[in-house]
Amino acid sequence: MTDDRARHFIETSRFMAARDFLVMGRDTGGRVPQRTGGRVSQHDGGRVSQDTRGDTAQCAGAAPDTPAVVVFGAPLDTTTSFRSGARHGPRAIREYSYVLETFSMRTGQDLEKIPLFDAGDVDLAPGEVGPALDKICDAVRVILKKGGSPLMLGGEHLVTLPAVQAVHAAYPGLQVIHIDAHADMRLQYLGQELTHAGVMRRVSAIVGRENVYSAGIRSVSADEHEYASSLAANLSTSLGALMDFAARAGKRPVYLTIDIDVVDPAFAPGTGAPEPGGPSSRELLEAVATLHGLDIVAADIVEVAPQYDHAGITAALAAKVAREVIMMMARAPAS
Ligand SMILES: [Mn+2]
Repeated sequence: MTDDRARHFIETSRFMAARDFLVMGRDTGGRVPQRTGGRVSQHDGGRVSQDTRGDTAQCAGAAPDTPAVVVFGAPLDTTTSFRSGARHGPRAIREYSYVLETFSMRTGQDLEKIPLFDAGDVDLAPGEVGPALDKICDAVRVILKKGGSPLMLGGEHLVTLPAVQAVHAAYPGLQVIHIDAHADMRLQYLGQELTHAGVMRRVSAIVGRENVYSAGIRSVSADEHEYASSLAANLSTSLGALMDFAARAGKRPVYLTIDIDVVDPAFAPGTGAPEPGGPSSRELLEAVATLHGLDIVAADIVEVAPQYDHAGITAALAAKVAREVIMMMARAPAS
């Protein structure tokens, strides 16, 4: 968790120090760290000290009964198979978020009126992927326990796995809507099971593969194709399928994961595995808008790698999509 970069997602006086919200560790025994009068809880011999006088229900100035959308970064960049750099995604998305108006003409909502909290980035130690995934899982679990709705900025796509683990634990009927150029359903990639190329296969194992809907897919391996073919009703090359997926998800809780490489590289070159032949920025925004009314309890936007970007167009698109998704998460589900 860091620093002033977190302030960049939206100019708001409602920003709170990241560590106030997400002081965590595997050693907390599942307890949710408490705020201590607005300041950081203290680490004590590796344990997080608790102060039950703190008011955990208050997020970003929201009324206690109003759940906030909590933005955080998960800068994992460990299993990227082609060109790395997604660790810089959260920073770039926040930076280019500056250029956008807070009011959305699509939704008629204003971000300034939405309970919103930017918790900064999860500190991920370099090296083994397992501990990093555990930290991300913990971060999401803490956000949910505090009544927040997490919006995670990747990072490579593998970050979706620990996030879904945490969200599924809280919402057993979870549906996953997956927007991506790649199926990401490899059983293994070069002998490894935990990679960004197999993340949706792992996610399917958690929530049940009938509960994963993939749209925009235009790249699979031969092995994946066989598996993906068995999911025909749940996998489409078109973003137009999202309307059908939304209808099938109904009122059940939804996790939305968006890999920015679903968009054609002409519109989103700043990503690790560009796949030609995709939709435009506008088509993605319009497709995402068809998900309005769903009960989106958590979401992510992944695989922005700014060093391959030109003029920030990929980061600006990711920031725009993030803002639209935040508004959808903040809107009460259709009743
Ligand atoms: Mn992808």
